[in-house]
Amino acid sequence: MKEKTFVAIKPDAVKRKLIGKIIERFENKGLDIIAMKMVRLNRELAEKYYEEHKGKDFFEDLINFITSGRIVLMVIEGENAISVVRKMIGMTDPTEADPGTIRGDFGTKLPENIIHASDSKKSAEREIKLFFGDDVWESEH
Ligand code: 3AN
Repeated sequence: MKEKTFVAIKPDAVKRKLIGKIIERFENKGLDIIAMKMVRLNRELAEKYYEEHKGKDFFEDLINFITSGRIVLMVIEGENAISVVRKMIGMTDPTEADPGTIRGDFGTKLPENIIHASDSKKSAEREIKLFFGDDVWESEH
């Protein structure tokens, strides 16, 4: 089934000039990047993005990290894109992510884990709408 997923290349990866290497992996896999932009999030939008983590002990560090520099936001489309991209990025903690995955190959330690990708259709829809509005979500159906 053709799906859309949301991917964010985080400030640590942008600072380390890994954008090209990361995008190349998605293109090599035959996935389509159907929307993309580079932004620096303000605190308000960052808190909305990570609202499910509000109250956790790492929330403050996470907000400081994600607002610390520019990030690249993308909508990626392809066959089973949500699970395919999650497999490609690897486990949340880069010290546990398998070699061959993006976090396993480039990540150092939490919360600096290089990249985010939606973990379900529900979160993909929420995150795409939050950052790209309704247009991207609906135009391809
Ligand atoms: P994923 O990004 O793999 O879906 P989430 O949604 O559980 O993982 O976590 C969102 C972000 O919060 C992670 N990408 C990471 O930057 C940060 N994070 C998650 N767990 C921890 C933790 N135990 N300590 C510090 N940061 C964390």
